[in-house]
Amino acid sequence: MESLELFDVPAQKPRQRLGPAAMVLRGFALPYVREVVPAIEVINAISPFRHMVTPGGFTMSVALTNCGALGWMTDRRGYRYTSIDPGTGEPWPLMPEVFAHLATKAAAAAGFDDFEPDACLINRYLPGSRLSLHQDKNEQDYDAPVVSVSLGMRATFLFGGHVRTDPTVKVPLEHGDVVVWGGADRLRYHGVMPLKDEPHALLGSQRINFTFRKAG
Ligand code: MD3
Ligand code: FE
Repeated sequence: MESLELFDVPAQKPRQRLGPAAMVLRGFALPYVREVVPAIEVINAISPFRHMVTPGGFTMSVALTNCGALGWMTDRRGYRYTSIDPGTGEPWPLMPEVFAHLATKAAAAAGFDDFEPDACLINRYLPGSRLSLHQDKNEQDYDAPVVSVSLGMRATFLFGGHVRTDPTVKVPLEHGDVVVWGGADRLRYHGVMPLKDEPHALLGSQRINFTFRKAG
């Protein structure tokens, strides 16, 4: 007899391909949330979320911090990775083992074996925060994938092409969703639409996004 599918029917397809080497893994991070959320609080106590200034002089609406050997930053002098948090003068907090484990497992599930990130950028969005279309090209190694983990409020992610004016596809990202991109999709333009205030049961009126990278 055929399954009646009374249980365990995912709300959305568990895997969704965005490009030849880009994939959404719906809910992949959910088993890690109980360990990851307290770890963010520890990181925030050492290297607090802050609004950085772009080379063009704009203050980002997204607040950020980092963990791992290298952290991404921006100021009037440019975008770059540093081993020292410019706010504290101390190294960025260590990457918790559960973070690295999650990133490696997600990369493997998308076909990228042995991903060992040395950088984890943590973005915090509040209602109205947005990220304009950009490419991630401050990393040394474009062969390694980027793994992104979304927690808290839903966001609409914009997935574009290799030219800023290429059309974009809108991808809703929810609490627990993971996106992995590498290879031919690694340098695509992408961004996040302004967040709507739809408070999340666990995290309230915020969205936290981690991006794991091999930066050095
Ligand atoms: C697509 N963050 O921090 S992660 C970023 O939700 C960033 O906070 C977004 O873009 C966020 O740089 C989106 C998604 C992401 C990261 C790297 C990519 C998408 C990408 C590299 C290539 C193509
Ligand atoms: Fe990006």
